[in-house]
Amino acid sequence: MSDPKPDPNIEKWRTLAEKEVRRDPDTLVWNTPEGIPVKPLYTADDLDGVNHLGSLPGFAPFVRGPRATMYAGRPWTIRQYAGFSTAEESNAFYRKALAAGQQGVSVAFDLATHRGYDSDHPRVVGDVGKAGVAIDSVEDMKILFEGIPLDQISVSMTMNGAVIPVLANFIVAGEEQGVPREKLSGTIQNDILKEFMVRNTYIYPPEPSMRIIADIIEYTAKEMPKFNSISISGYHMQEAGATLVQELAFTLADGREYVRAALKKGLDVDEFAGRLSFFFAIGMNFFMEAAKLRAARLLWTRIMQEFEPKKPSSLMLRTHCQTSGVSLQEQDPYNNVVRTAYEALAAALGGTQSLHTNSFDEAIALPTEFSARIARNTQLILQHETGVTKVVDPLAGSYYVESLTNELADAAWKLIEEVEAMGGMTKAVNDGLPKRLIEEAATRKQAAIDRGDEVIVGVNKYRLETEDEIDILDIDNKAVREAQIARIERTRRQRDPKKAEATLDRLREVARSGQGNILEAAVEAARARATLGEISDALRDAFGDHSAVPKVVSKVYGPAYEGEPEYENLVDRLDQFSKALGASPRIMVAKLGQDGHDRGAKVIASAFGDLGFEVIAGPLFQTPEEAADLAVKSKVQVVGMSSLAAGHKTLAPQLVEALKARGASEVIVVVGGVIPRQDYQYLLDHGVAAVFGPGTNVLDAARAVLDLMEGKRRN
Ligand code: 2CP
Repeated sequence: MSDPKPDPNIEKWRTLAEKEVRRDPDTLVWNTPEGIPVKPLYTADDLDGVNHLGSLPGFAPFVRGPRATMYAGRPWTIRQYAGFSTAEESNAFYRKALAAGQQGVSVAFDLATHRGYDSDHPRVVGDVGKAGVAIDSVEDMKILFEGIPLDQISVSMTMNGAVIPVLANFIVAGEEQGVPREKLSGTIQNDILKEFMVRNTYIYPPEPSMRIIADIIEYTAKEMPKFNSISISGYHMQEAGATLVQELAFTLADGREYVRAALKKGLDVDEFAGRLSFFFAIGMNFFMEAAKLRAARLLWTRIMQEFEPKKPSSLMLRTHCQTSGVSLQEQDPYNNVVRTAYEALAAALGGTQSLHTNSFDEAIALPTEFSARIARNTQLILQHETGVTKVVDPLAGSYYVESLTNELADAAWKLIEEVEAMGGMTKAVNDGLPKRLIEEAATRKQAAIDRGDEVIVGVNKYRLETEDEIDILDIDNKAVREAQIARIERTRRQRDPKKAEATLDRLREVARSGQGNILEAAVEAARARATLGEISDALRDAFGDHSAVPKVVSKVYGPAYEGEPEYENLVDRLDQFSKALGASPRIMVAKLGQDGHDRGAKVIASAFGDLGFEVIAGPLFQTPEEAADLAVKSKVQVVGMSSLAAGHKTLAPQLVEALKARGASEVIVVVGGVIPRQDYQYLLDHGVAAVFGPGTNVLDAARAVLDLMEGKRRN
């Protein structure tokens, strides 16, 4: 007996579908945030006019992967991003992880290091050793890699602001470990444009920052052939709320800008293009994420062809991926293991070269040894047990995935062209376009979650009655800071001060004059034991500091709620309160310390503004005293402190004290962000009026703030 003959008559399918769901099957179309309508059925017809089909892996345009054999020849690198506390503790963590199956190292630096401050700087009291490891000089860097052979293990360093001293320290640490720089393999993030857009660990203004990048590309191209000079990152855009089309477009447009900056230095495109690398987020939209990586490779080849390289590898996009941090939830946190596993599979099906899988507790705190093990094993199981590594690009030929690859590429290309019409990404960033589009998308997403249109299991649906506390890792930041300060002092005592000073003078001169290579000069300074803060300051002398004016989008959250009684009631209540007060209630949204993660703060500021609050958006990187000054000057009733980098236990009590010292103890302080439940009571005991942890519905937060203000007026 033979099988029935296929009958591809789509009209017949529509009739049957309509009968099944009792409505027009077009109503089943899923309108994604990307503006790509996803249909319930794809057929061969959807591939009409799709030009990228039929290519092979290892060949341009690399849709099917940059290598001919992909994971069948060599699986992706399991590269877990980690670092905390001191160099000693982080080193011990890396060594254990490598022994347990991890294949590459990826260093997370603390925020003081990111922003070019030594651990003894007064602005970073709450940041040292918290969200990463503190590195002040070569001495720390040597300890960080003790017993890790830098000619065999590749090292990724996530560093952008203080990229010069960190890379210089790494080069000298390698040298003193007996590994010359030409043998060092790894990657430096070195992607400043997205810092100005979303991540905010910049130091200098855009123009000199672009020079720093070009100098690093030049130096590594000539001196470090195995080192990837940049990791052009979309990850943080998606974390900040970007759609996948925005992530794709802005990342590739950034890449094009860096290529142009390097060409301007007089480099030949083939000298450096093969060592540009990328970094994307992998969120929960499973097939679209896999398609995104395929589309990214297609578009990068298209972009690079303009520069007429001779080597095929210059057209090739290689990428690291990380599962999505924002997709992790504080509520019912073991669900995060499942989320991460699906995301990891999407990354593998998309053809990533290297992958970090988040630990399930990362929505709350730094990973523990237990959660880090599960995260690592998520990848080991994928590589060893599922068989996904055996076949190259197994999604190829799928009507849906190929069509999606094409649609994503088209939509992203349109946005890339828009950026190009503005004069490129530096101009677009200066103009604020990408930041605004991403913030609007983030606010829209928050409204969709708060309304329950977007379901998050255990958060806005199927929520547990009671949540169990999980063990978390807490860093004694005071002890780390003291240990770091002792080592900086020892380093300064033991060095030749004249030599250190002379190398810093030379660095300042190279930076000011525009002659010579900044990284080359910084390597000399690092060798002479100039500290990270001193090297950063020498460049600050030449370039100045960048400070951004906070802008908040409006009329995105509110309109998403138009006509909903819950929203309208709250607006009415606020209106009545404003009348009684004689003015709109004033709230200042504050970011303290070196924590630049401002998506939450921006979304809150935007939504509260739509509700009827007068919102003062505080600048980034304030000290508690500076924030208190601004709060007093702005005559606010409430300060909402947003904390995502674990500094809350130090900084929130300091803010309360600073307000008191200014005679403003009536100002209500609330804290929101990544705050572990274990810390709530501590904050409440130290003068904080309410704590809003991850996953808080914005309307609930606004209602609570209004309750507090009303309570205060009654008393
Ligand atoms: C690869 N190779 C192969 C094959 N595949 N050889 C034979 N057959 C194959 N099938 C070779 C490659 O040519 C290469 O050698 C070597 O194996 C390593 O492979 P790779 O694909 O280059 O992998 P990698 O060394 O792990 O490098 C991957 C990346 C690199 C993406 C290019 O830039 C990287 O590791 N990036 C990581 C970035 C990162 O971890 N970032 C952390 C973000 P050759 O090199 O000799 O050619 S932290 C995020 C947080 C959130 C933050 O930013 O704040």
